[in-house]
Parts: sequence; structure tokens; C-alpha cells
Amino acid sequence: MSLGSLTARDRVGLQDFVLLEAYTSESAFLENLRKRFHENLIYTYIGTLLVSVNPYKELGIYTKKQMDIYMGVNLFELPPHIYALADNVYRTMLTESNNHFILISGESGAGKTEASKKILQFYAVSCPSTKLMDNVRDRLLLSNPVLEAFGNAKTLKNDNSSRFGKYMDIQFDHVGGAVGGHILSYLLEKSRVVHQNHGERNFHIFYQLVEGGEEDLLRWLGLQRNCQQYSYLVQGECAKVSSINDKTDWKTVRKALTVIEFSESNVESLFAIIASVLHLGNVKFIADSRGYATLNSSPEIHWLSKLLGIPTQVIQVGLTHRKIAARSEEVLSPFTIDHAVYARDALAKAIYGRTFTWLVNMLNESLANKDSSRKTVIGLLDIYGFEVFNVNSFEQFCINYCNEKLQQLFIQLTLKSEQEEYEMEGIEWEPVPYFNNKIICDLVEEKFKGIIAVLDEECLRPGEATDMTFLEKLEEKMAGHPHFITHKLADQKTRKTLERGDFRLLHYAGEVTYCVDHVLTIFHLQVMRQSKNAIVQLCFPTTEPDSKKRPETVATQFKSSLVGLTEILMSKEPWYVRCIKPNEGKQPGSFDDVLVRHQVKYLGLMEHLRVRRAGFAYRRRYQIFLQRYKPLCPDTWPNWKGTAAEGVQCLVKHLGFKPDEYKMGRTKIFIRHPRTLFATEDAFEVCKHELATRIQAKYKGY
Ligand code: AD9
Ligand code: MG
Repeated sequence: MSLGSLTARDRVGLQDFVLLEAYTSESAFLENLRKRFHENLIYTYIGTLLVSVNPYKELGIYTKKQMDIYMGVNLFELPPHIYALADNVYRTMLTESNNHFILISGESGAGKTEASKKILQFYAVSCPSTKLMDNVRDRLLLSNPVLEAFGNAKTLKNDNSSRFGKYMDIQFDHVGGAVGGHILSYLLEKSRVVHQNHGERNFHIFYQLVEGGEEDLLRWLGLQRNCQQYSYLVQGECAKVSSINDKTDWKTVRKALTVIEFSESNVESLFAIIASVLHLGNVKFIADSRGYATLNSSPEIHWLSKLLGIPTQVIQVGLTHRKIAARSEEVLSPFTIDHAVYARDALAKAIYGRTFTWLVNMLNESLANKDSSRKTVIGLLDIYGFEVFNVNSFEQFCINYCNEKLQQLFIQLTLKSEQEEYEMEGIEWEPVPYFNNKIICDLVEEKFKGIIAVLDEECLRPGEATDMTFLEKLEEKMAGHPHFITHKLADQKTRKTLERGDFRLLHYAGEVTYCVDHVLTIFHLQVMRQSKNAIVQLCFPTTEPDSKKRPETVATQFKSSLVGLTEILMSKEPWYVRCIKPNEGKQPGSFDDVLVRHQVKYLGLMEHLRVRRAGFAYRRRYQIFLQRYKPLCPDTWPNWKGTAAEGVQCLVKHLGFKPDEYKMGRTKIFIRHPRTLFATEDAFEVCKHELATRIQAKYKGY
């Protein structure tokens, strides 16, 4: 496609939103996005930011041939593509020897995980390789199916929804070969292990094992080949999903574990744990004459004992009693049935959660770069998008808080880097107004005052604190905050839609009402520490302190991990992929205006476009610009004798750039509009063609 052709541009829309005449109009933005979507053009730039709309169908645009086309080509020279972005990040890293990250965001089902996989595949094919590197490359690629099996699940929004946040560093040596990797995972949604909403599933691995596991293996694990047998797998009433083939996925995961060099004994221990969780879910209790829980599940206890290597007696007592410290001794206090069920589920979540952490650690060992020489990295951040359900619990609170933090980072980095660059290059610029969501981040995380601080305080008063005292404390501290509402604080109109036990936050992306459900923490640490299963022993080490010390709440742990993530990202150059979900029905060809408009709004795309437009869309170092375009001017071609800056000045004068279209910085030329650059690029193509014809004509006689 010729970039200079107007008719083509009319039909397929503009490939860069910066080119939009009515650039402040949301409708024009949507119109362009829709036009391109219906032409199967799912990618559009805003400068160097890539907007991607999920096509919900295979487009045939991820072939090896496509990868070859995009390798080593400037961003604006070809139609937008995720490969173009990946290639640009990679080449910038190599030429500037610095670290980068690609933040992929968007709501559930918008295509974040697919985008991150495409980027990884592109690097796997395009980077130089040696035998060692091939090894690393295979492991990097195969870590995905393993992580997805254990960390993804079918939800109402996405058949392969990531239920954890993932940050992956790919490490490159000085010639650009992939030499290692490292994965950080964030807040796995453990509650899914014991509870799934209607139409949703547990983590894929359970179904893969039951459906695909070899006969011998299932026999050894005491499992039947029937998901309906397991109470942790039937709650959502959709064990079978048409888009998922658990049997084939099982084979992929088994093969991946082998390539990643999990030992046979580790694999056995791993599946023993997965099977234990299923057995645990089937453990039933009946009330004794005093109303206390007793076990009614001898086969399950037998299998738990066998697979975890814990004596039956210990498991039986552990599942029906709590240990309490009375003076100098420990006494057993029996559970009621409700408590026993709650404790059983808490145990299942703890076992699964810790095993997932172990798995990530194992992958990291396998991906570790053995060579200590200097390397640069590209980080890929694929983190859960903003979530709003009918009932939003603590997990949504964390997910949405994470999105606030990332939005804050986006604001800081986009504006910060722009301002710094203009300042450094001595170019004047007027900052663009934007909504700063710092106020919401503070509301959640501020020391002593934020929601997390209040939660921590309440957790320090076991026995006294309840969901309601927590809410009252919040009301006391947050009253008057423009982004916080409860039933008590709300006006008459809102009150009707707000239950007494809820609080509502006005996030940057919209309102979310959270239900305060307290998380009791009963851990069967002492029981699990007796396990002979090698992975369980690592996950529940005997050196771990009991809960005597002030425990960190999950919210505080999450807050610290986000602070860590922000630090990692702040030290790197940012790139963005913003994913958009075109409809709620996972349907190809359907573009829901209202839904897309909302995402355009909260992804900050209009603000980003305004910043881009107010500033300069493209910038190039003088040397690079001159090198490429010097054939276009007789004074600069073939050799320019002066400085690169003078050469560029001479070149743009010859090309007729208008004075307000470009600015000369200290080391770079800044071009306001991509249109100018496209025109230059078109002229360059013509010139290349003419040169080639002339050369051909000249040598014809030879
Ligand atoms: V979640 O927050 O983890 O629930 P994601 O990660 O944003 O979500 P995902 O990448 O899993 O969404 O995409 C959802 C589904 O959309 C995929 O399983 C594909 O069926 C489909 N998809 C996404 N991107 C593409 C694409 N570029 N081409 C074709 C796609 N199909
Ligand atoms: Mg995902």
C-alpha cells in the first residue's frame, strides 16, 4: 500500500491518530478506529503508542513472512503492527544500550496476553541465535503455556483470562541475542480454586489433568476421568468449553515442563498437589451431637495422606480443629461445620497459591542467564485490566488499585519524558491539562490515612474488628473525599443503589462498588509442615514464623509489590500497547460504539493524543535523518561536508518544510506532524526508484 495515496487512506482510515484533523473529537477518533476495524486493520498508532482492537478471528498477519517484512524497518514506513513496535523497541535498545518496557493494558479480553505472546514470538524469530540462545528462546516461549495452565481460567469475559499479573524481562546480550529471562507474578486470584461463578471455570490445569492425564497417572493420583466428580470443578457448570481442548493443552504443558527441565520427581509432586486440591474440595463434614464438625470422607483423607505424605490422623485433626494458645500450652478447639468448610477452602487456596509461586520460581531458575556479562532488557507487562462486576470483592479492589497505579505511571512517564526531552533539546512547549489520578492512588495507599492503612489497623484487632467496624473507620477517615462514598455518606439518590456494607470508589476509569467481606486467616501451617511432598515442604517451610508477629496483610503485600514494580518500570524507557475490546460477545466483525468509547476514555487515549499533537509526533537524531534523506537534496548528496545539523537544515529547506512544522533541537530534528514525514518518505521512495532506473540504464550496455 502506498502511504501517499489519499484514496487508500480514505477507505482504511488513518494509520496514526495524530493525523486526524479533528484531533480533539472523540467521535472522529472512534470513526477512524471503526473504519479500520471493519477493514481488518486492528492496529493504529498515536505516535509510538500502539492501539490494538481485538478482531476475535485469525487474520493471518502473524506469519514468518510478516515478521521478515517488519524487521529493521522504521515505525512509520509500514502499516502499524505489533511487530513494528516490537522491532523498534529492540533496535532502540541495541543502538542506545538501555532498558525498555512495553506496558500492555486494556480490559479483560481485550487481547493483552495475545499481544505479549506475539511480541515474544517476534523476538524468538528475529533475534540472532546460537545453540545456547535457542535453548533460552524455547524456554521463554514454553513458559507461557505452563503459566497459562496454572494461572489462567475461563471467565465470563474471556475463555483464557489471566488471573494473575505478569511482568517478564527478556534479557539480551550486546549483539541482541536473547540470553535469559525473569518473571514476576502479581496477586493470583486464589479464591477461584474454591469458588467459581456461574459460567466460569477453575484454573485450566485441573481440567487438563482430569481430561488429559494418562491412565497410570490418574490411578496413582486417585482421580477419576470425570470433572463432574469434583466439587471444585462443577460450581460454574461449564467444565467443557468449546474454544478449549483440555486434552491437547495437557500434552503441550507436559512437553513444556520437560523442555524447561522439570525433573520427573518435581512433576510428580506438582500433580500430587493439584490432585490433593481436588480431593480436599470433596472433603465433607457432618455435625456431631454438639454441633462440631467431624469428617465424613475417608477416601479423600486416604488420598490426601498418600499424596501429601502427611499421616491421616494429623489431617483429620487439622481439618476439624483450630489450635489456640492458652497460657503456656496449645489447646485444640473444634470447628463448627461452617468454620471447617471455610478452613478447608483456605487451606486449598494456600496450597495452590504457594505452589504457583514455587512454579514461577522454578521457571525463573530455568530462564536464568548464566553469563554475568552486561545485558539490556525489554520488559513485558501483561497485567489484569480494570474490572467491574456486579459484586466486587477484595480481589477487584486490588486489581483496580493496580490499574490506578499504572495510569499514574503512564501520566508521569508520558508527560515527564516529553517535557524532559523538550527541555533537554531547548524546545519550548506548553503542557497539556489532564486528570491526575494521584488523588485516588493516595486514597488507597497513603500511609496512616489510606484504605489499606485502615484495613491493616483493623487486622491488628482480631476478635474485635468486623466488616462493619472497618467500614465505620473508613467513613470516619474518608468523609468528604471526592472519590469515596458509602451508604452513610451518600446523598439520597445514590443511597438507593448502595448497600449498607459497601463502599464505592470513583476510579479514573469509572465507579466501582466494593463489598466488604472480611478475610479470616486460618492457616494450617503446622499440618502442612509435616508433609513429605517435596514442593509442599518448600512452600510451607518450618522456618516460617507463626502468626505471633504482626502479619502483613495481603493488601499491604500487594501495595509493596506494586511499589517494587513501579521502581522497575521507572528505570526503563516506556512503550505502550493499548488493547480495546470491540464487543462483549467475543464476536468477530462487531464494533460496539458505546463500549469502545468508554475504553478510549479511560485508557487516556484522547489525552495522550493531545499531548502528542501539542508536541512533536516524531523526532530523529540529525545523523540518522540526514543519512536516510540526503539523496533528496543535491547539496547533501552524496556527501555532506558540514555538521549533521547543518545538513538537515539544508535538506529541510530544500524540501520546503514550513517553519511551524519542525523545530531544530540540540541533537535532533522535531517534526510536528507525521504527514510531513510521510511526504518526505514518499519522495524518498520515488527518488530511490529513479536512482535505481538511472543505475540500470547506465549499466545496460555492459
Ligand atoms: V484478561 O485481562 O487476561 O482476561 P486479555 O489478556 O486482555 O484478557 P487475551 O489476550 O486473552 O485477553 O485475548 C482474549 C481472546 O481474544 C484470545 O483468546 C483470542 O481468542 C482473541 N484475540 C486476542 N487478540 C487477538 C488477535 N490479535 N488476533 C486474533 C485475538 N484473536
Ligand atoms: Mg490475559
